[in-house]
Amino acid sequence: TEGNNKAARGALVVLEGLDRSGKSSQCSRLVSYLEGQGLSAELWRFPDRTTDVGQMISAYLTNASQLDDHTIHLLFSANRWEKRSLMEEKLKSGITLIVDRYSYSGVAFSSAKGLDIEWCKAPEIGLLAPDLVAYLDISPDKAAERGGYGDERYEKLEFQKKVAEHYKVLHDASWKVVDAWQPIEDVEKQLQEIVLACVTECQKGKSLSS
Ligand code: T5A
Ligand code: NA
Repeated sequence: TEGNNKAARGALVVLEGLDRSGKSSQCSRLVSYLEGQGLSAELWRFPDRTTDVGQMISAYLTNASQLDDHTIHLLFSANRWEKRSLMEEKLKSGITLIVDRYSYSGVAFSSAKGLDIEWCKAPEIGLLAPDLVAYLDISPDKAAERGGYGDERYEKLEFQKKVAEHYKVLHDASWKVVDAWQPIEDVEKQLQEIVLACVTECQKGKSLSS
């Protein structure tokens, strides 16, 4: 919103995709790459399981607790809200945040369970808007082949297929879609280009929005 912000700010970069699409691998590679370019960057992830809210989410995902679908949806959102001001501070101080999942995961996974999509979006309003959403595109069948799913609640092929459909509904023209079935280094290379362009744009003074 501030037009003549002098200090270069960092970029808010979000990676989205199905479980096993390769987000975590690529997020850490991106942070190393940006640091290698002399840029400040940090790796973030949602859910952030380290907070009190995050521990409730983690218990739910590992089936150690049961929660109503609406309740867990709001906890995922609350977990982003509790980090909002720190994220803004970091971005304003020039640090690029590479974020492993964000609001789109929140909406895609909960609406895939049958919750109303507009209801799912509502608690996300006012969170920081990403400068870039990179979607790691992989078919649910291929993702399932990768090392197999673990025991977490959503790691089931039938459910991942529904999530893929709901990501398609959320997808808009601003998203960068990367074929995540390529070798890891090829995905990495494509992401490096896209992300570096975004970071450069933000350094030129593109303002941060909600
Ligand atoms: N959720 C999350 C919600 O419901 N609401 C929300 O608001 C949010 C934020 C969290 C779960 O919670 C849901 C979504 C999730 O179900 P998580 O902790 O983010 O889960 O875990 P996942 O996303 O499931 O993490 P995964 O580890 O399964 O997937 P990643 O991070 O996409 O994949 P990654 O990098 O760990 O790679 C998986 C495997 O594939 C290999 C890797 O070496 C690894 O073995 N791999 C490749 N192999 C071949 N070629 C490539 N290009 C490869 N890239 C990676
Ligand atoms: Na992950």
